[in-house]
Amino acid sequence: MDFLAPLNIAELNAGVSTGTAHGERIESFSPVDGKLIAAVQAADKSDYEAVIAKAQAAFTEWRTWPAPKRGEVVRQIGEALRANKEPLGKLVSYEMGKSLQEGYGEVQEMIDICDFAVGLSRQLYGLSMHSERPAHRMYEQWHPLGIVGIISAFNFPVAVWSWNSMLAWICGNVCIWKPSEKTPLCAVACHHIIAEVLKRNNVPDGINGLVIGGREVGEWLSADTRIPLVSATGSTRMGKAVGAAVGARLGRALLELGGNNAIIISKHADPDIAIRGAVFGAVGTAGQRCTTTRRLIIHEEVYDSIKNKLTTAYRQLRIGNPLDENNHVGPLIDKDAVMLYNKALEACKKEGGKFIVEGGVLDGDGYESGCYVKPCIAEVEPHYKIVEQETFAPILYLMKYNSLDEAIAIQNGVPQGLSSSIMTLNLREAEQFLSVNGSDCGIANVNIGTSGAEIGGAFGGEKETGGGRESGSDAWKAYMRRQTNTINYSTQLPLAQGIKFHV
Ligand code: UN1
Repeated sequence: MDFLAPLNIAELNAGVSTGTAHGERIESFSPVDGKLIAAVQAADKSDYEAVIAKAQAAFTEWRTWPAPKRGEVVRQIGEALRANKEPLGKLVSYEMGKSLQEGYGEVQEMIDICDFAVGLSRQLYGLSMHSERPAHRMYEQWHPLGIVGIISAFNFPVAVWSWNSMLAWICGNVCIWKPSEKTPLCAVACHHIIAEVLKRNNVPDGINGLVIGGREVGEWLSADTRIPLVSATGSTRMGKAVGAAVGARLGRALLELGGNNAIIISKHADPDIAIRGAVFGAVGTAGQRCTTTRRLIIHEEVYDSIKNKLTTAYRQLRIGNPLDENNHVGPLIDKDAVMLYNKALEACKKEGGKFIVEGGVLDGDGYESGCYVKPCIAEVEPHYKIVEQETFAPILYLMKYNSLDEAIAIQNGVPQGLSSSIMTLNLREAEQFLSVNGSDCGIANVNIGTSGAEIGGAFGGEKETGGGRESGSDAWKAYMRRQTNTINYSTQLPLAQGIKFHV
């Protein structure tokens, strides 16, 4: 674990940005080998209050920094992440269990969003309008909100936080991060990397708040009227709780929740692209991305040949230590996840699902953590209850279709609406899929799988996925408040709508 040293991970780490924590001890065990990596002292309510106080004080100064100057700090954060890509990528892989390639990829996503945010810091544009009144000027401008609470999930333990915080910072906000208690060390490592840059630039202490702890920290953030925006990534169950608590105080919630993503494989698909896209989408990150491909909706004429190619591809998958770059699939995050995987397999069988690639938990040499499972494939009917749910594991459901309308109806017929794609070389099919009559998801792709979105687009989805958009495009607007300004430089006071009012 040589990669821990450059990241300043100690045996027992403070779980709050203020330095001393008084909550319980959280031990982080690697799903890779089941070993204890290090521990974190979680925050209690008084630690949380101290972080809030620092954040409030920091905001009054940080919001006055010109946005491009804030961008310059984010540029240096990007440089620090580049310098630490290897150890941080390894820690992500070791603490979370994703393959080393994907661990590096996740850090690359952080670097990319930094670059994006730097450019954006000079582009926080508002519109200007023509006033209906003479010698009046009307325009809009964007101001920061204040404290942004960020709740992130274990599966992208560093990237999702960076999408939120880099944008929030260039907008002039301060952030308080509650990372998943399953991956606290990734958060501690990020905090250390960034703290150095902030210090060097004399950034007010408190813009980078960290509060590690359990569910209660999420509840504090959601109910706290001092936090105008809570951005939460995780399960739909968690998102409903956060959304309700934030909504009850009329705060803003940015929710990025579960997906149940499908690929439609048309008879006009390029089979190689379709198989590669489907397999990476289904087994990448061991099926633990919110964009993971969970369903394949395959045209009946190519169903058997796609099914055979898939089973051949699955036979070649190497499951094992994700730090060994020869392996494709690492472990699930913990034994609870393994239990949910087993439950889903049982439920699927019970409803009539037929497994063409069997699942199961691996044991023996190299699998001592008990978290390694076999990626599996079941033939199902779209109406099965289990098919409507998101199981965070590498279980792929196959369904048959006849007409494109039917395929789109199946694709849209689940409560979630994150990512979707169609594999086709037929222009009419592709365009229909992207049209108003097509996919109802936040992300709709053609000849690309459902996962692995670039940071430049807005990321998020509809329905139970929560409706929020993070990362690229104009997602920054969620982190700011819009102000409409009208200025009268005439010698009169004409009223809008031509109203006459004389006193
Ligand atoms: C998530 O799973 O929470 O599109 C985020 C992707 C990644 C992000 C996934 N860029 O798969």
